[in-house]
Amino acid sequence: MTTMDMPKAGVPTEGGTTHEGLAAWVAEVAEMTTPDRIQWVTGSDEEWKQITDKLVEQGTFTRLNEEKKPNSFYAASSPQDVARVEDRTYICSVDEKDAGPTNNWMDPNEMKDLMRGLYKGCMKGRTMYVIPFVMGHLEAENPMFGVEITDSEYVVASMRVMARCGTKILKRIEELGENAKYVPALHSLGAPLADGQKDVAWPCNEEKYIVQFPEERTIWSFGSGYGGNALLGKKCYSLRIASVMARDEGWLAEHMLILKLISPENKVYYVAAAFPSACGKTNLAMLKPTIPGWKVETLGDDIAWMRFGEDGRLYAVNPEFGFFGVAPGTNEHTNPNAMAAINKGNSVFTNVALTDDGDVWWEELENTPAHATDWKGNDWTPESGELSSHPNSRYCTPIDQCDILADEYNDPQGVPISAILFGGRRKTTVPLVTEARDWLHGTFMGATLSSETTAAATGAVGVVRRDPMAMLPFIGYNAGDYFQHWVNVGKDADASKLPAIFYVNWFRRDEDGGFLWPGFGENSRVLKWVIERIEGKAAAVETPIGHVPTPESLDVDGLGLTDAQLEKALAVDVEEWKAEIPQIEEWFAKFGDQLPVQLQVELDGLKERLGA
Ligand code: GTP
Ligand code: SPV
Ligand code: MN
Repeated sequence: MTTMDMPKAGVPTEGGTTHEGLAAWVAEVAEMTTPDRIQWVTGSDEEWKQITDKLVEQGTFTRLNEEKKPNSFYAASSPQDVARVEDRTYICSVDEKDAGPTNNWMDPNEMKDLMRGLYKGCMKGRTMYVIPFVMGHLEAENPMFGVEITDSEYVVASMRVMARCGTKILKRIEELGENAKYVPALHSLGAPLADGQKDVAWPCNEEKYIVQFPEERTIWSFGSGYGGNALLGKKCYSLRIASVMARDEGWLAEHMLILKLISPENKVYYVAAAFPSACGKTNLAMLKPTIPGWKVETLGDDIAWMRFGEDGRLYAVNPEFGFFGVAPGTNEHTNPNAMAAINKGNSVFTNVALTDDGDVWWEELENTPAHATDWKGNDWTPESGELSSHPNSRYCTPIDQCDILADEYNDPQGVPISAILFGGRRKTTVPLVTEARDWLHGTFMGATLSSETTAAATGAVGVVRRDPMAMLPFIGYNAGDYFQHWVNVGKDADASKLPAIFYVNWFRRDEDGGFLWPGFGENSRVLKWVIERIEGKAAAVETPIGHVPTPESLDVDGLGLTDAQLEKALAVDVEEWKAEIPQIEEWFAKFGDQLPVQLQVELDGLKERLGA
């Protein structure tokens, strides 16, 4: 595959494929976007060097100090390209109704016409890379292939960390021939270069489109180089497109971490948890328990694909190959396992601060430097009074550098899930942990999940919104149908084998604005209660919203919380919950007859129990 051949369009090409369908698509895109050259991504070490050298030469990457962060790079984006752009993200289903009330929609043909206009000549002066990848395992029964075309070296470098990419994947696609199913995913920065025009460090376009065509299972992205907008295997494929596949095929594609919990008696449990963006998945996934005898291993920190096994249990796999984690707040105390993984190097850091000795720094990391260059390229000192790093700055690190990665990560079968946690950021109302009565009640909890918005998407921060199953920006179809799918999954299963469902909130505050719960490693205490509930060992109070721990049932040994603090963290305030009801009613009203009747029944039950 190292031949230099000249396809019809006459574009110099490195690599190629014997797969006719794929070759035709690549030629068609090249004709539209007119790149200077084409390069097929192999995944080799030489290629990594070539790409990162080029990024350094272009000024996109700064190579970090080899002793501090070997083989690692710093990048600062354009200030207008720092997060997912939900208002520019579309689900272009044939029928508008199938996009539902929570997604932007445009007629697919109209969108394609519009975007073909944008794509025309958009890769001039650049290399078009073709990245064969697989989300999940190449050895899976039905490997979930994708091919991303991009004109961004930053995307190539990041994709190589985040997904299994390259020649090995392409070979398998070729072996399967025209039977191979893959998601074609087209990405362009939308920043063509005129002859002799000098490139900028972070090319992008003010106009951005992140578009999914669910029926065709294709992705078109334009104008952004940022993570979730540009690494198309991640949110676009593994959640938006995969959720549609999952609906059709009876499985679940979810915005969830996966962790392995080992009790002092050496019993093993697997837990999945859905929290909205920047609400604690990565931290929980790698948590270091503070309670004696308990151990956590990691399987995934952002995405879980869950299918029923032959034994009737729900098995989860992490389709990703790396971590794309929020940097600020990550440190030796909050996430020592992430720090250890990062410090091994082979990572890309975006929109953090660059220290004078060629290392990276961000807010709340230890060893505050006396001087650094902030993410906007300005001098920064602790006295500056400005953030050194963008709140959505990220590290991109290979998952196998995580010391506590569970061996089962490599098992295409996945792991049987015992508990699913939903959670969000709520200053008030939502207790530390609540157990659902059953799958349906848990589905109601997920469907009404609310959280304060974060910097992971552009727009206002701190506004409470409904974020069903932490999937609001990622459901590739009508959210009402998505709820029905969750209901159906429960209906068709053996209830005794389904994961138990819980709702957690690490972010409740006291009157002074401080967190009522210390969080991070201390969240192991909540995980312990969850497991003891499953084992039928821990006590709970029945409240209108579900089962909440009795203060005695939660292990707070050595935590130093006062009884009053604990009581506040666990409190179910009926008046606060009554105030939620009109918001939930307004939320459900959006779905009209697409709302599963079972969820309306759950809401009616909640109202009755609250006396609302
Ligand atoms: P995405 O990658 O955007 O999907 O985010 P995520 O859900 O993986 O969030 P992450 O674990 O990166 O946490 C985001 C922010 O929440 C960080 O700044 C953390 O420091 C903070 N955080 C995580 N867990 C806790 C916790 O238990 N308590 C408190 N107070 N903050 C937390
Ligand atoms: C999120 O926003 O949920 C992320 C980061 O995990 S991104 O890949 O940009 O979606
Ligand atoms: Mn995420």
